[in-house]
Amino acid sequence: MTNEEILQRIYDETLVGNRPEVVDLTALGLEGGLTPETLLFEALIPALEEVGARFERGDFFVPEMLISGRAMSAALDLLRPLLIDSGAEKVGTFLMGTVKGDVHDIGKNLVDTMLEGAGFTVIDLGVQVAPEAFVEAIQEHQPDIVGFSAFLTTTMPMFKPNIEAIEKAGLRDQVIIMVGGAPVTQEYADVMGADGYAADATAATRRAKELLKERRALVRG
Ligand code: B1M
Repeated sequence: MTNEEILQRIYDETLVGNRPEVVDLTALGLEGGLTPETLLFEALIPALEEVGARFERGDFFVPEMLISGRAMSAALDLLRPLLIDSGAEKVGTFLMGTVKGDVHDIGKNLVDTMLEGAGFTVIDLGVQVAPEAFVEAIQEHQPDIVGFSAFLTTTMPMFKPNIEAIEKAGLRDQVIIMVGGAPVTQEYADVMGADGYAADATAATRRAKELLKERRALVRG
Protein backbone atom coordinates (compact mmCIF):
# COMPACT_ATOMS: atom_id res chain seq x y z
CA MET A 1 0.00 0.00 0.00
CA THR A 2 1.33 3.47 -0.78
CA ASN A 3 1.37 6.17 1.91
CA GLU A 4 -1.43 7.96 0.02
CA GLU A 5 -3.54 4.80 0.20
CA ILE A 6 -2.78 4.38 3.90
CA LEU A 7 -3.94 7.94 4.63
CA GLN A 8 -7.12 7.40 2.60
CA ARG A 9 -7.86 4.14 4.42
CA ILE A 10 -7.25 5.72 7.85
CA TYR A 11 -9.73 8.44 6.88
CA ASP A 12 -12.32 5.89 5.68
CA GLU A 13 -11.95 3.57 8.67
CA THR A 14 -12.04 6.45 11.19
CA LEU A 15 -15.22 7.66 9.55
CA VAL A 16 -16.90 4.30 10.18
CA GLY A 17 -15.28 3.91 13.60
CA ASN A 18 -13.28 0.76 12.88
CA ARG A 19 -10.88 1.09 15.78
CA PRO A 20 -8.64 -2.02 15.27
CA GLU A 21 -8.17 -1.17 11.61
CA VAL A 22 -7.37 2.49 12.37
CA VAL A 23 -4.75 1.43 14.91
CA ASP A 24 -3.14 -1.08 12.52
CA LEU A 25 -3.12 1.40 9.64
CA THR A 26 -1.66 4.15 11.84
CA ALA A 27 1.15 1.79 12.86
CA LEU A 28 1.66 0.85 9.22
CA GLY A 29 1.81 4.52 8.23
CA LEU A 30 4.48 5.20 10.86
CA GLU A 31 6.51 2.22 9.66
CA GLY A 32 6.21 3.58 6.13
CA GLY A 33 7.68 6.91 7.21
CA LEU A 34 4.53 9.03 7.58
CA THR A 35 4.95 11.59 10.37
CA PRO A 36 2.50 11.76 13.30
CA GLU A 37 1.56 15.26 12.09
CA THR A 38 0.70 14.00 8.59
CA LEU A 39 -1.39 11.19 10.04
CA LEU A 40 -3.23 13.65 12.27
CA PHE A 41 -3.79 16.54 9.88
CA GLU A 42 -4.28 14.61 6.64
CA ALA A 43 -6.36 11.68 7.82
CA LEU A 44 -7.57 11.52 11.43
CA ILE A 45 -8.75 15.10 12.03
CA PRO A 46 -10.38 15.48 8.57
CA ALA A 47 -12.27 12.22 9.24
CA LEU A 48 -13.71 13.60 12.50
CA GLU A 49 -14.63 16.84 10.73
CA GLU A 50 -16.59 14.79 8.20
CA VAL A 51 -18.23 12.87 11.06
CA GLY A 52 -19.34 16.23 12.51
CA ALA A 53 -20.66 17.36 9.11
CA ARG A 54 -22.63 14.12 8.70
CA PHE A 55 -24.02 14.49 12.23
CA GLU A 56 -25.19 18.01 11.38
CA ARG A 57 -26.88 16.76 8.21
CA GLY A 58 -28.64 14.01 10.16
CA ASP A 59 -26.76 11.22 8.33
CA PHE A 60 -24.87 10.20 11.50
CA PHE A 61 -26.12 9.97 15.08
CA VAL A 62 -24.41 10.01 18.50
CA PRO A 63 -23.34 6.31 18.39
CA GLU A 64 -21.51 6.87 15.08
CA MET A 65 -19.81 9.96 16.51
CA LEU A 66 -18.85 7.95 19.57
CA ILE A 67 -17.19 5.05 17.71
CA SER A 68 -15.34 7.40 15.35
CA GLY A 69 -14.11 9.34 18.39
CA ARG A 70 -12.91 6.11 19.99
CA ALA A 71 -11.04 5.07 16.84
CA MET A 72 -9.36 8.49 16.72
CA SER A 73 -8.43 8.31 20.43
CA ALA A 74 -6.84 4.89 19.95
CA ALA A 75 -4.70 6.23 17.08
CA LEU A 76 -3.77 9.22 19.22
CA ASP A 77 -2.53 6.84 21.95
CA LEU A 78 -0.10 5.47 19.40
CA LEU A 79 1.05 8.91 18.24
CA ARG A 80 1.32 10.53 21.67
CA PRO A 81 4.80 9.23 22.66
CA LEU A 82 6.19 10.31 19.29
CA LEU A 83 4.70 13.80 19.56
CA ILE A 84 5.99 14.23 23.12
CA ASP A 85 9.48 12.85 22.60
CA SER A 86 11.05 16.18 21.71
CA GLY A 87 13.58 16.45 24.51
CA ALA A 88 12.32 20.00 25.09
CA GLU A 89 13.41 21.80 28.27
CA LYS A 90 10.77 22.17 31.01
CA VAL A 91 9.07 25.54 30.57
CA GLY A 92 6.19 25.57 33.05
CA THR A 93 3.06 23.87 34.39
CA PHE A 94 -0.26 23.84 32.54
CA LEU A 95 -3.51 22.85 34.27
CA MET A 96 -6.12 21.69 31.79
CA GLY A 97 -9.74 20.56 31.74
CA THR A 98 -12.94 20.42 29.71
CA VAL A 99 -15.62 22.59 31.31
CA LYS A 100 -18.62 21.34 33.29
CA GLY A 101 -21.36 19.82 31.13
CA ASP A 102 -19.02 18.90 28.27
CA VAL A 103 -17.64 15.39 27.68
CA HIS A 104 -15.52 16.06 24.57
CA ASP A 105 -11.86 15.36 25.22
CA ILE A 106 -10.07 14.38 22.01
CA GLY A 107 -9.12 17.96 21.12
CA LYS A 108 -8.12 18.70 24.72
CA ASN A 109 -5.93 15.60 24.82
CA LEU A 110 -4.25 16.67 21.61
CA VAL A 111 -3.51 20.09 23.11
CA ASP A 112 -2.04 18.29 26.18
CA THR A 113 0.21 16.23 23.95
CA MET A 114 1.52 19.22 22.00
CA LEU A 115 2.11 21.16 25.24
CA GLU A 116 4.05 18.25 26.71
CA GLY A 117 6.07 18.04 23.51
CA ALA A 118 6.94 21.71 23.95
CA GLY A 119 8.20 21.13 27.51
CA PHE A 120 5.12 21.90 29.64
CA THR A 121 4.21 19.67 32.59
CA VAL A 122 0.49 19.09 32.03
CA ILE A 123 -2.00 18.30 34.78
CA ASP A 124 -5.27 17.26 33.16
CA LEU A 125 -8.42 17.24 35.28
CA GLY A 126 -10.43 15.44 32.58
CA VAL A 127 -13.91 16.36 31.40
CA GLN A 128 -16.95 17.99 33.05
CA VAL A 129 -14.68 19.92 35.41
CA ALA A 130 -16.57 22.17 37.83
CA PRO A 131 -15.28 25.67 38.73
CA GLU A 132 -14.49 24.55 42.31
CA ALA A 133 -12.37 21.67 40.99
CA PHE A 134 -10.27 24.10 38.95
CA VAL A 135 -9.81 26.29 42.03
CA GLU A 136 -8.75 23.35 44.22
CA ALA A 137 -6.29 22.14 41.59
CA ILE A 138 -4.75 25.62 41.27
CA GLN A 139 -4.24 25.71 45.04
CA GLU A 140 -2.71 22.25 44.97
CA HIS A 141 -0.48 22.45 41.87
CA GLN A 142 0.28 26.18 41.50
CA PRO A 143 0.25 26.06 37.69
CA ASP A 144 1.55 28.88 35.49
CA ILE A 145 -1.37 28.55 33.08
CA VAL A 146 -4.92 27.23 33.41
CA GLY A 147 -6.68 26.08 30.24
CA PHE A 148 -10.40 25.57 29.72
CA SER A 149 -11.67 23.60 26.73
CA ALA A 150 -15.30 23.83 25.58
CA PHE A 151 -16.66 22.18 22.46
CA LEU A 152 -20.34 23.12 22.56
CA THR A 153 -21.96 26.52 22.19
CA THR A 154 -23.98 25.54 25.27
CA THR A 155 -20.91 24.88 27.45
CA MET A 156 -18.56 27.69 26.44
CA PRO A 157 -20.39 30.17 28.73
CA MET A 158 -18.83 28.10 31.59
CA PHE A 159 -15.61 30.08 31.05
CA LYS A 160 -17.21 32.95 32.97
CA PRO A 161 -18.10 31.08 36.20
CA ASN A 162 -14.70 29.38 36.07
CA ILE A 163 -12.90 32.72 35.92
CA GLU A 164 -15.17 34.21 38.59
CA ALA A 165 -14.45 31.27 40.93
CA ILE A 166 -10.72 31.80 40.45
CA GLU A 167 -11.13 35.53 41.14
CA LYS A 168 -13.23 34.84 44.25
CA ALA A 169 -10.52 32.51 45.58
CA GLY A 170 -7.98 35.34 45.17
CA LEU A 171 -5.97 33.38 42.61
CA ARG A 172 -6.58 35.38 39.41
CA ASP A 173 -3.25 37.24 39.56
CA GLN A 174 -1.32 34.00 40.01
CA VAL A 175 -2.41 32.28 36.79
CA ILE A 176 -2.64 32.95 33.10
CA ILE A 177 -6.00 31.79 31.74
CA MET A 178 -6.31 30.31 28.26
CA VAL A 179 -9.46 29.10 26.53
CA GLY A 180 -10.17 27.11 23.40
CA GLY A 181 -12.37 24.58 21.65
CA ALA A 182 -14.11 24.39 18.28
CA PRO A 183 -16.85 27.05 18.78
CA VAL A 184 -14.62 29.51 20.70
CA THR A 185 -13.20 32.65 19.05
CA GLN A 186 -10.70 35.31 20.09
CA GLU A 187 -13.60 37.78 20.50
CA TYR A 188 -15.44 35.37 22.81
CA ALA A 189 -12.29 34.75 24.84
CA ASP A 190 -11.86 38.53 25.26
CA VAL A 191 -15.46 39.01 26.39
CA MET A 192 -15.06 36.20 28.95
CA GLY A 193 -11.92 37.82 30.35
CA ALA A 194 -9.40 35.16 29.36
CA ASP A 195 -5.75 36.10 28.81
CA GLY A 196 -5.31 33.95 25.73
CA TYR A 197 -7.05 31.93 23.05
CA ALA A 198 -5.90 29.53 20.36
CA ALA A 199 -7.73 27.76 17.56
CA ASP A 200 -5.78 24.51 17.56
CA ALA A 201 -3.16 22.52 19.45
CA THR A 202 -0.16 23.96 17.64
CA ALA A 203 -1.36 27.54 18.10
CA ALA A 204 -2.21 26.79 21.75
CA THR A 205 1.36 25.72 22.42
CA ARG A 206 2.78 28.79 20.70
CA ARG A 207 0.39 31.13 22.56
CA ALA A 208 1.10 29.46 25.93
CA LYS A 209 4.83 30.03 25.51
CA GLU A 210 4.30 33.67 24.46
CA LEU A 211 2.01 34.41 27.42
CA LEU A 212 4.45 32.81 29.84
CA LYS A 213 7.34 34.80 28.43
CA GLU A 214 5.35 38.06 28.71
CA ARG A 215 4.35 37.24 32.30
CA ARG A 216 7.90 36.39 33.36
CA ALA A 217 9.26 39.56 31.76
CA LEU A 218 6.62 41.57 33.65
CA VAL A 219 7.50 39.89 36.97
CA ARG A 220 11.22 40.55 36.44
CA GLY A 221 10.33 44.18 35.70
CO1 B1M B 1 -19.99 15.95 19.76
N1 B1M B 1 -20.43 17.66 18.94
N2 B1M B 1 -21.63 16.02 20.80
N3 B1M B 1 -19.45 14.22 20.36
N4 B1M B 1 -18.65 15.98 18.41
C1 B1M B 1 -19.43 18.26 18.07
C2 B1M B 1 -18.48 19.14 18.88
C3 B1M B 1 -20.32 19.07 17.03
C4 B1M B 1 -19.59 20.28 16.43
C5 B1M B 1 -20.86 18.12 15.93
C6 B1M B 1 -21.70 18.86 14.90
O1 B1M B 1 -22.84 19.12 15.13
N5 B1M B 1 -21.10 19.22 13.78
C7 B1M B 1 -21.57 19.44 17.93
C8 B1M B 1 -21.47 20.76 18.69
C9 B1M B 1 -22.32 21.85 18.08
C10 B1M B 1 -22.13 23.13 18.83
O2 B1M B 1 -22.45 23.25 19.97
N6 B1M B 1 -21.58 24.10 18.13
C11 B1M B 1 -21.63 18.26 18.88
C12 B1M B 1 -22.77 17.87 19.63
C13 B1M B 1 -24.06 18.63 19.30
C14 B1M B 1 -22.75 16.84 20.59
C15 B1M B 1 -23.91 16.37 21.50
C16 B1M B 1 -24.75 17.49 22.12
C17 B1M B 1 -24.77 15.39 20.67
C18 B1M B 1 -26.02 14.92 21.35
O3 B1M B 1 -25.98 14.28 22.38
N7 B1M B 1 -27.14 15.23 20.74
C19 B1M B 1 -23.14 15.55 22.59
C20 B1M B 1 -22.73 16.44 23.77
C21 B1M B 1 -22.28 15.66 24.96
C22 B1M B 1 -21.71 16.59 26.04
O4 B1M B 1 -20.58 16.99 25.97
N8 B1M B 1 -22.54 16.95 27.01
C23 B1M B 1 -21.93 15.13 21.82
C24 B1M B 1 -21.21 13.97 22.10
C25 B1M B 1 -20.11 13.53 21.39
C26 B1M B 1 -19.43 12.18 21.61
C27 B1M B 1 -19.37 11.77 23.10
C28 B1M B 1 -20.24 11.13 20.85
C29 B1M B 1 -18.05 12.38 20.89
C30 B1M B 1 -16.94 12.88 21.86
C31 B1M B 1 -15.88 11.86 22.09
C32 B1M B 1 -14.72 12.43 22.89
O5 B1M B 1 -14.36 13.59 22.78
N9 B1M B 1 -14.14 11.57 23.67
C33 B1M B 1 -18.35 13.54 19.95
C34 B1M B 1 -17.54 13.86 18.83
C35 B1M B 1 -16.46 12.87 18.46
C36 B1M B 1 -17.73 15.06 18.10
C37 B1M B 1 -16.99 15.53 16.82
C38 B1M B 1 -17.51 14.68 15.66
C39 B1M B 1 -15.49 15.46 16.83
C40 B1M B 1 -14.80 16.26 17.96
C41 B1M B 1 -13.31 16.09 17.85
O6 B1M B 1 -12.73 15.30 18.59
N10 B1M B 1 -12.67 16.78 16.89
C42 B1M B 1 -17.46 17.05 16.74
C43 B1M B 1 -17.52 17.57 15.31
C44 B1M B 1 -16.33 18.44 14.94
O7 B1M B 1 -15.49 18.78 15.73
N11 B1M B 1 -16.31 18.86 13.72
C45 B1M B 1 -18.61 17.09 17.65
C46 B1M B 1 -11.24 16.64 16.58
C47 B1M B 1 -10.39 17.52 17.51
C48 B1M B 1 -8.92 17.29 17.21
O8 B1M B 1 -10.71 18.87 17.23
O9 B1M B 1 -12.22 19.10 19.23
O10 B1M B 1 -11.90 21.06 17.67
P1 B1M B 1 -11.33 19.86 18.33
O11 B1M B 1 -10.05 20.32 19.18
C49 B1M B 1 -9.10 21.28 18.69
C50 B1M B 1 -9.46 22.76 18.98
O12 B1M B 1 -10.79 22.90 19.42
C51 B1M B 1 -8.40 23.25 19.92
O13 B1M B 1 -7.32 22.36 19.71
C52 B1M B 1 -7.82 21.06 19.45
C53 B1M B 1 -6.78 20.25 18.72
O14 B1M B 1 -6.32 20.90 17.54
N12 B1M B 1 -8.65 23.25 21.38
C54 B1M B 1 -8.02 24.18 22.19
C55 B1M B 1 -9.33 22.41 22.16
N13 B1M B 1 -9.22 22.73 23.44
C56 B1M B 1 -8.40 23.82 23.49
C57 B1M B 1 -7.95 24.54 24.59
C58 B1M B 1 -7.09 25.64 24.35
C59 B1M B 1 -6.74 25.99 23.05
C60 B1M B 1 -7.18 25.26 21.95
O15 B1M B 1 -6.61 26.41 25.34
C61 B1M B 1 -6.85 26.06 26.67
